[in-house]
Amino acid sequence: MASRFNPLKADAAWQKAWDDNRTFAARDDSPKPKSFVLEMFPYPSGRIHMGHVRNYTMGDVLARFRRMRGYEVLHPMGWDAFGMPAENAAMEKKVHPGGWTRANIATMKAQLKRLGFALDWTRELATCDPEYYGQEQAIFLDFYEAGLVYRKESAVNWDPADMTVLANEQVIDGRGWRSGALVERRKLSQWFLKITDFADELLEGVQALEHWPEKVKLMQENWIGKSEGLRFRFALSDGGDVEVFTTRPDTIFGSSFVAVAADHPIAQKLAETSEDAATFIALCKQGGTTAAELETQEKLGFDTGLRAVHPFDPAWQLPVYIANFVLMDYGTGAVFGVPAHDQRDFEFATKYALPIRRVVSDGDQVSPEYHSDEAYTGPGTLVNSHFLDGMDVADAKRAVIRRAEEGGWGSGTTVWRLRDWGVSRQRYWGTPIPFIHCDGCGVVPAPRESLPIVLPEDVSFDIPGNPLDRHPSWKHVDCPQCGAAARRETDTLDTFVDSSWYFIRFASQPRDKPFDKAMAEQWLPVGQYIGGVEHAILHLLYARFFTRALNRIGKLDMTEPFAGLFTQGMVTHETYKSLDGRWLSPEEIRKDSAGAIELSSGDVIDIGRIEKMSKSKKNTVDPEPIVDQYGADAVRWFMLSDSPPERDLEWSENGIEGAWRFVQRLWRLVDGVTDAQGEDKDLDRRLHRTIAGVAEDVEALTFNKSVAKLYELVNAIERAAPSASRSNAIRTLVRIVAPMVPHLAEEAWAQMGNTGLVADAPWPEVDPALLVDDEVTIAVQINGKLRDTLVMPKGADREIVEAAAMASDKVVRQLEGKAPRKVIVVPDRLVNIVA
Ligand code: ANZ
Ligand code: ZN
Repeated sequence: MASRFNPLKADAAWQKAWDDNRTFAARDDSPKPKSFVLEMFPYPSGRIHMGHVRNYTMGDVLARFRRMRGYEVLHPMGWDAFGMPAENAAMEKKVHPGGWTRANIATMKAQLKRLGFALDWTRELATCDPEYYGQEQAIFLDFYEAGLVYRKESAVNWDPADMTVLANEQVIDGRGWRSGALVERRKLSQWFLKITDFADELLEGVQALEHWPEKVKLMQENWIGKSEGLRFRFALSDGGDVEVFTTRPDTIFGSSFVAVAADHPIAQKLAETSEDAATFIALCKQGGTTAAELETQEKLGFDTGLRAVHPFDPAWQLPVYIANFVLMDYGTGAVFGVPAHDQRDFEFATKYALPIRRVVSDGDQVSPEYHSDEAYTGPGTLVNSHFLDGMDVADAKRAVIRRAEEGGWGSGTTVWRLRDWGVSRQRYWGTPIPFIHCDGCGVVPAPRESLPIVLPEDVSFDIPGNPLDRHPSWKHVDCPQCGAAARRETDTLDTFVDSSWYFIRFASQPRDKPFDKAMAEQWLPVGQYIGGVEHAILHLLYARFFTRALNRIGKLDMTEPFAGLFTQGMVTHETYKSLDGRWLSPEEIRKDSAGAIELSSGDVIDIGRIEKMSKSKKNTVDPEPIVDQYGADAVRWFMLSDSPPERDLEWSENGIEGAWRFVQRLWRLVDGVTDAQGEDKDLDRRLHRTIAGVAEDVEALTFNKSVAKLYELVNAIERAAPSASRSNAIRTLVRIVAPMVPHLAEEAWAQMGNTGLVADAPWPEVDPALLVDDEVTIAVQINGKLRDTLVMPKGADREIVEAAAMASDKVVRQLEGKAPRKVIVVPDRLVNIVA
């Protein structure tokens, strides 16, 4: 009379037991080796989504597994709680951002608990708590004292109708999202962090991270963007000169024009006397300035009439253009164009009928005539280039740089794509920047005793703009230096600052400082960090910068915060569209053999592509009702089972039902366990191979592989006849599955009469002797052709193997009574009979 596993009862009971026992509270003073497992903390947007469930399940399995392996595990959770959505909610729903955020945190915390995650809730933090952001203000002052913080004029999006600064995401097609007015760029004095001071070490550091995905390392490298090149001056026909920067000095003999940015002094000067130039410059400024926009927009130029002299040939003159694809704040704001070997230059030259000359050959073509519809940017040999002919690109670069330096007209340099980090936001819901503006003293740091500088609660969102700025009293303070009436800074910090050090605060949270150095170093670096690839650049770079900056000022003795990084794939789902083009949610349709049917209309509709779950496509599935229906363990199991963790996982009804059935199969096994006699060597071996294999897979985060191994073990146990081995396998199985389906495992563990919690039980020991097979399959060939196979004891003597092969019915029939000419035996593998 098999019973069913009832997750409704079991989940709650075991979650309470873990809570009551403080099972997952990490002990700072534990003598065990320490392990820090961290998933990127969520933004409290309202409810947990499937992406969270997948992310946190993976981290949870690793955290639980490492506990069983004898580590003191720190697996904390918190909330990235500042940011725009709370202010948007405040404007739309007339709620306070704080109230909205805290209500969301309460909901999402309950949802995480419902999934049974092994989290240390005693260390929970929210970045919107003054206890947190006050310490962040202290770090900001530390950085300021160390010269890592400065102010600079910088452009913001200005909405002239609402009279306010807009965040980038509030600018839609160049217009303010509320007013619809055309957004202008305005210069404001803003706060910056000197991340460029660390460009070199951030680049070198990321290359040394062995347990990071290559693609993320590459994304970081590209973002930092180190290029080695040459700066040099072209003499101009008006007696002046123009300095350019190039990363391809080797292509110098392929140049056919020089181009400067619209903001370049040469362009600006020309605009004073030429109306056409001024008009062209104004046109350039309308376009976007992001790299992506520059790549795609039409390349436009304005001929200045100036001519530049080629550095290797005084008779060779190049036209000088103002061009919209040249940026003022990169390199020198001026370039020479090589159409055959740079795509932007190619498009430009095609439009303005400038020469396109081949100077790098991939081997096939060497003539200067270039016939292709795109530039060739690959490696090759220099051609049509005088003293460079025959060199490869790298040698030619060095040769030109050497000549330029020897001739005194240029020098080899390094430039970085990375810019300093502008952290000012003209918003309410963020960490107030701890500075005071005094008419007499200038910008003065807030006194340490005044921290935390707390956000005022009584703010209004009924009119646009920054509520901190128009609050009647908040900003009015006395100057800490001269005592005169002064004003608080009303900018708040970019929320990426909040997430740049939360992992340190998890490791140590004293009341009187951001963290305790020795305590933090006990836990850090994070051993395994898990999160979405959408954070592969900025968040990780900023957190790495913070760690290095804290190191430089002596507050933390380490350079890299995350030793291991894993970026998981997304959770996807089919999409559905009605006949008139509306997205439909899974609840609005029914599937049958004809396809999908819209419930309200009865129309047969198209099943769309499988895409990342998103509200806009209405293809999300809310985890909560699924957990209520199937229990936490089935949901967890499905999250781990179907695809490799770095790939996308398609949510499906079939998938979750399969997981549910497996959970029940597991339960029937453990529920029916009896003691029996006898040995089953095969099953023993399979069990031990599974223990070892699952351990390896969990450490490598290849959960789908461990799931496959567990299916095989369960199949084998189900097929096996009763024996002591079988009972042992079932009892051991409970511990192997405990990290993945912890509620069922606890229930089974207790029912089998064990004391304590399975969460506290050690991971089963592997008997190495059982990992080696003692039988091998040997191929028997005649003249190289496979005729039979033999199953023999491992390491059997040659003579025994040869005799067995010669006795095989198939061999006897093939040889037709003749003696073989020769028999070759490869131990444990092969017998080849030469007839
Ligand atoms: C000549 C040349 C020939 C170039 C060639 C490329 C290919 P990265 O590698 O990203 O640093 N460049 C320099 N300053 C620029 C600016 N302010 N705005 C737009 N483009 C600029 O890019 C360096 C290359 O980008 C430089 O090398 C320059 O074009 C261009 F076959 O010089 B190159
Ligand atoms: Zn003052």
